[in-house]
Amino acid sequence: MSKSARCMWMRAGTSKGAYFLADDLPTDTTERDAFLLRIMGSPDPRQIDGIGGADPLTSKVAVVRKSDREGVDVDYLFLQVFVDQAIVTDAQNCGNILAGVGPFAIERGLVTAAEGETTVIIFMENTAQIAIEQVPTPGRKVTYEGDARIDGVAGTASAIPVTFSDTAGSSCGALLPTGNQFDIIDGIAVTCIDNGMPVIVINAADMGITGTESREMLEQNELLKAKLESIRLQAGPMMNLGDVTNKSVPKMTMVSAPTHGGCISTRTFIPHRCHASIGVLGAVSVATACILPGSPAYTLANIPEGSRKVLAVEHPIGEMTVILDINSEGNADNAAILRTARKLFDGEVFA
Ligand code: NQM
Repeated sequence: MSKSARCMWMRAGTSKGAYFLADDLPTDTTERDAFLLRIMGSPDPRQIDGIGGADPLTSKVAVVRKSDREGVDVDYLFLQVFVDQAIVTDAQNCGNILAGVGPFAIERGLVTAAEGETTVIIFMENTAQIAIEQVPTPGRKVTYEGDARIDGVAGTASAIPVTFSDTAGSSCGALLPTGNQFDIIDGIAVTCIDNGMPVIVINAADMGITGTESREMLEQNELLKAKLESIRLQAGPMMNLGDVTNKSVPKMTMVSAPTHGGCISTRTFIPHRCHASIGVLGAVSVATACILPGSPAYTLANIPEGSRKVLAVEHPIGEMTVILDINSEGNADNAAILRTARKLFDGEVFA
């Protein structure tokens, strides 16, 4: 097994992860995964012997390479390193870790910085889709300092707007992989949707919660977790994801009416721990469910008029604003979000 590799540790959006150039990791995936488990300290709920933060949100990896694709700068592969199981999976994408890919690509010399701001076009290998990032580069250098604020991160940082144009059916092959705006599973109406992230959207009241509970309270609710897992395991094959027992998708989002003037309130399991906030592409999928008349989210959501919809998706510690452009058929064409990122450490990590 490799003993060490060059690695940048970054906070990206509301997650943290290890960023590698593809060439700095073993090419054999079994060897690569063994190396990543070891550096993160998995499997161990405390990840005490590694750099992981004992939370799925801080046990993440980005593998980045210069792209051979026409019009694309870099290819990004996301890997989720499970905390308490020896699993490394590429079965999901991550829009938070994505936020650090543009800055990392510039820092490593894969993309030449322009004066002021640099556009980085990223091919997301997990879902074969494109994201476009604007990275602030005054004096042709990445700056992490700025006045943008995102909920879930203390203080401010430079703004990294991210846009997606082709996220429908990212992992499931269709926006509505079951062919329906809602399905009944275990007697409960659920929307199975994939606009960048496979998500099951459920009315919180149908799960016996208000939808405004804290992350800690929900994580202690064993009955709720069992009900969510039962629905998830049945929905996996219906969503073309196969057996999802050992997969981190689909995510489970329970929705309720907004309480802070936003579009919808959410509590999301990813899928076994409750998210401290909500994932980026997860929020895009939930916002998209809000505009589907058959979804349990539709009647709870507060949707503004107009074809450009600015939708604040409320979560346990604030909100994430998703901007959806709706076409003449009523479907979301483009999605945009704002993230920030920060380089925390650059060096060599040891297995
Ligand atoms: O949905 C956590 C995160 C994510 C995913 C998860 C994400 C996304 O917050 O795009 O960002 O849902 O596992 O990093």
